[in-house]
Amino acid sequence: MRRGLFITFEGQECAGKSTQVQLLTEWLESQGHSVLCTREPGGTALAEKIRNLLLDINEESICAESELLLFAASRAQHVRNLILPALAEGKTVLCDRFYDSTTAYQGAARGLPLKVINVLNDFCTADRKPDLTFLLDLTVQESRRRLQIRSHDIIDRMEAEKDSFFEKVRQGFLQIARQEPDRVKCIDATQDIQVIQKIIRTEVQNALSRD
Ligand code: T5A
Repeated sequence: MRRGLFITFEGQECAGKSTQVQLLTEWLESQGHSVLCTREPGGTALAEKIRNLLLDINEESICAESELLLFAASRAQHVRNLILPALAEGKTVLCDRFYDSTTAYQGAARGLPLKVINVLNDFCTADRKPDLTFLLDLTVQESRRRLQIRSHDIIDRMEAEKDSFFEKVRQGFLQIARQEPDRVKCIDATQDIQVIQKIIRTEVQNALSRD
């Protein structure tokens, strides 16, 4: 059986990742593809429990090292119990955030050593890199503006960080896109939703025809 394509979506808060994942899922399914749509942190029952630990605002602050290891634990569970089996079945896997988020948030923004993060990223994923990654690039100001529009949502622990933190996150993502231009496609996320989706579909179509 043909192995499935593994596609990840990255970017700032409210960059439009979930919106684009949903639209791409509908399109791929209409083309007859079997799709697994998932997210990080989370994706399996245990990984979703870890997600709650990470995003809930607790009385005890989580130190940066524990935060990194919790994201890593969630990912190891998710990759081995959900993503790798789905790819082995020939499914196309669409994942809302993956290890580039760790590099950007825990590496570039929290300042944890990239040497440690790279080792953990490889360890948690059994070295299975995404085939294609879409970085939806948004300024911190626009990300905040969209978060405020969605103000019915309770702000989570990560969203409560300062703008300077998110500027480092953005620069971290842009750095990854510069380092891996073949895998990471950077898209201006201020464009119209359908325009972005068209760019994504073209890239996915190309990747599927190469596969
Ligand atoms: N994290 C995660 C780490 O620190 N390390 C890690 O290793 C990992 C995996 C996850 C948090 O954890 C951190 C990163 C995060 O802080 P989350 O709840 O998954 O938290 O947060 P997000 O991924 O940021 O999810 P959001 O739902 O906030 O953002 P999306 O999915 O990017 O955005 P979406 O599609 O829900 O859209 C948001 C709003 O914008 C509008 C939508 O209608 C919606 O209102 N929108 C647009 N508006 C104008 N133009 C467009 N093109 C638009 N696209 C969407």
